[in-house]
Formats: sequence, C-alpha cells, structure tokens
Amino acid sequence: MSKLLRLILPLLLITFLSNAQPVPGEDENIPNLVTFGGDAETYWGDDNFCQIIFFAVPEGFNEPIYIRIFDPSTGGKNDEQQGEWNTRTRFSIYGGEGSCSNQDARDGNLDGDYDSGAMLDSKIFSDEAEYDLNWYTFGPYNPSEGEYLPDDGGYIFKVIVEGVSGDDGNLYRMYLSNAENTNHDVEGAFAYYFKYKFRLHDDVTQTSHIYPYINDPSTVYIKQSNFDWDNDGIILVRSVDRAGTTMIISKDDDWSHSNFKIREKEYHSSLDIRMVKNKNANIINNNVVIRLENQDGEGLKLYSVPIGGVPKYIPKPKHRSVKAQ
Ligand SMILES: [Ca+2]
Ligand SMILES: [Ca+2]
Ligand SMILES: [Ca+2]
Repeated sequence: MSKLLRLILPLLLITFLSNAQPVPGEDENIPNLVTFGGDAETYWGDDNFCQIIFFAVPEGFNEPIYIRIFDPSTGGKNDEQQGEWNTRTRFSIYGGEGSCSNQDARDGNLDGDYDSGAMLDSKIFSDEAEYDLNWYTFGPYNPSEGEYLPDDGGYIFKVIVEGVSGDDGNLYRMYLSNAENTNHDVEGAFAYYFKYKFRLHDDVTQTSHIYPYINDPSTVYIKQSNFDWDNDGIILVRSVDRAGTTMIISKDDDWSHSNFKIREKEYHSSLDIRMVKNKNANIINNNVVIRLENQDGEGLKLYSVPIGGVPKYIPKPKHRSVKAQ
C-alpha cells in the first residue's frame, strides 16, 4: 500500500465502505462463492478446491467480532449436486502473526505455508440440514486476535475453505458481524482476496464485478488469469480513463491469460472488472475462478467494495474540426 492510500484509507472506509462486510460484496453482484469437494472434476469450475478470504477490522474497533457463513453445508437447494451428496468442507479461521502476511496464503492455493498463523477455529461441514440456507457463526474473536497489518486495513483474519472430500459444489457466502445471531456491520471493516472463486448469475441480464484498487505507479500492467469461464460472454475493464477493454476469457476446464497496461489517470482509483454474460447461450451453474497480478507476479487485492467508489468513466469531449478561415 502506498503512503497516500494509508493516509486516506480511513477516510475512504468511512465514506464508501459502509456496506463492506458481506462476501460477495453488494457491488460485486455475485450470487455465491463456490468450493468443490476434493474429489471433484476441475471442469465443474474449481481448479484446486479451496478458497482464502481475508477480513480487515479497523484499528480502534474493540468489540468482539464474528465471522458468519451462510449455507456452509453441501446439500439442498443452494449447492451443486454430483451423484449422492457426499462432500465435506472445512472452514478454518486464522489470526496472529504471519497468518495474513504470508505469501503462500495470498497465493490462494493449498501449497506451502498457506495455513500459517494461529488457528482460532475449524469445523467440517457435510450435508447437515440445520445449516442448509442458514447461518453458522464462528467467534467471538477479539479484533486483536487478527494479524496487525496497518497497511492492509488494521487487524486481519484469514478464512480458509477447503473441499476435503466428495465431488459436489458447496455454494456459500460470508459476513463479518459484531453480533452473534444477525449480520450487523462492523463500521470500516472490509474483505479482500487474491484469487476468487464464485458462481455467475444464471440470469443473463445480470453483470458481476470485481474491484482491484491501483495504488501507485509501481503497477505498470496487470496480468489477468481466469479459469473455466465456458466462453460465457465477455469480461471488460472499465475505469476513470477507459470505457471498456476486453480480457481474454477461458473455455471449459482451462486457464486463459491476458495483460493490460495501467494508464496514468488510473492510479489511486479502483478498476471495475465487469463480467457480462452471453445473452444467447443461457449458461447456468457457471462456476469460475479469477486472479489478477502485477507485472512482477504479485497478486492484486480484490476488495469487497470499490475503494473510492465505483469508477466513473467520463468520455473525452469530441472537438469539432473547423477549418481555419
Ligand atoms: Ca456427490
Ligand atoms: Ca452450501
Ligand atoms: Ca465454469
């Protein structure tokens, strides 16, 4: 994070992050996150059966916090069935030194020290009816149990979701709350992630979004990678300085990559990465993966809300050419 962002982040948080506690975030318009059981086929849309989400609690917030999971079980209406329901998913909460600053954790894979730090809680869910379309609450946690990373937004907690076994798709959502049994916003808190796995809407008129923030001129270009997009429409980069640059999207069970250069006016603003579905293909149950990196291979944070607000593109005025008299 640049010094400037560190200085202005508290202001941006108060101004724009009043609704930043759900994951997926409201502005993302993504129906559900998804993690498949470890025995699933990757062509159903999950490349490695895990998901890692970080929650930031601002310094100065001293009440207990809870991390709530909607539909952590796999079975019933919200989930994707393959044969019998037989999927087990482990949700684990981490805090303490090294939990969230660790590079392996930020890579979003189950490799190396991705589970660094102190495990605060862990629970395996299967097809329990009591959690179907219902919330399970982890916590309470004292905010100071998170890892103190002021450049990342305060005290940070890591949630690791692992598809332990089985082959069904577990669809779920999360919420950082300061109440045990309801979703109540922790003012100034937000979430971020470096590799994001989710379900696109079935409704072809719905556009989903992700929001990286461009800190400073150290980001020269972005390499985007996406997995198992099934050729479902287009992905567009929109910003304060561009109406829409297209990314290359993937087919079935495959990664696609493309690069785009950051423009000077895009520094200190969010990008709006828009996922527009194919209006004619009517693809349903489309699970996808996306990750953005800078030119040095470092993952970019995708924020649960756009920092500074959704970027508004202002078209350049067109000058009429007038012949000199
Ligand atoms: Ca199954
Ligand atoms: Ca579920
Ligand atoms: Ca897919």
